[in-house]
Amino acid sequence: MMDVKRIRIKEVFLACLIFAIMFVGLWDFFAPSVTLYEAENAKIVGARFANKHPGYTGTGYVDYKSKSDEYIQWTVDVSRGGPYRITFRYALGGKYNRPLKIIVNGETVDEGLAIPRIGDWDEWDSVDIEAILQQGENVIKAVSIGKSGPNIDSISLKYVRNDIFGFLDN
Ligand SMILES: [Ca+2]
Repeated sequence: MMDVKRIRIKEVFLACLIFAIMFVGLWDFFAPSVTLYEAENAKIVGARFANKHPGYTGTGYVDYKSKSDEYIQWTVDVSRGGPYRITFRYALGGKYNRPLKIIVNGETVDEGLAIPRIGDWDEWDSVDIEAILQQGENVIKAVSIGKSGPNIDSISLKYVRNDIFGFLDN
């Protein structure tokens, strides 16, 4: 009797374990997670760390100073290759839009990603771009191209599905 009971407990435990592993796998499949990378933790060339205006996440944001050739460069790691939505969180209180050139793994994804002005440096908004990322390490670069840049708080990455399950991502 004892042996039968012990086997049943073992079977139930194994079944629960298999179910848990399947559930985690399915959850990841149906609702891919969003990974956030702070701008202030990225490689910053020319632009400066700042924290004067509230509303950021992490410890601050990055402020572009010159009109051109300054950049923020993130090295990100993804467990699966494919199309990703890259969301740039920014503030732009200036009078004009300030597009940025976006380069992923050395390839230009957008010559001038539109970053519309908000009109207030304390308000934050976001713009998206889609790019193909490879499994493992990827380098994402946002370069100023003549109009300086917004204050960039962070980027976030989300795997994009183009199949019938895509609606679950929205
Ligand atoms: Ca930040």
